[in-house]
Amino acid sequence: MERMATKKPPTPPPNPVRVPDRDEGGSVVLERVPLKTKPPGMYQVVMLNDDYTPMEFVVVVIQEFFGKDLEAATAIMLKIHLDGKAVCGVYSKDVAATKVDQVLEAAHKAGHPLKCLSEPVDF
Ligand code: TYC
Repeated sequence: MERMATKKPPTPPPNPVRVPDRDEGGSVVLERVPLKTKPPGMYQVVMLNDDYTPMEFVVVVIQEFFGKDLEAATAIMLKIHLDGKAVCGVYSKDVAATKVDQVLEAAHKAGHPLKCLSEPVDF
């Protein structure tokens, strides 16, 4: 087959090359680049003591909304009663906020002043 007279395609511009930094001894120095994204922080749901909410109600709430068995829920309730507060669970921000809403709604409906809140872990 006869070759056609074709022009060579223009050479593409060279890729930008990052010339590595070197120290005085000529060794390549790598630059530490900070991660741009942080993993989302976790939130703990803290339940607070009061003088009026029955212990049995708190135990049921902890079992129902925080997935604890009777023994674990009773231990958490007693810690709240004795220390003034305790962590019921640790969740993503949205889930923790939902747990707080569920507890406050259940307490309000039952006429108890039980309070809880969510806060970042290591607050
Ligand atoms: N202190 C309450 C009582 O003696 C019991 C209680 C425990 C209330 C935990 C709230 O988050 C709480 N009846």
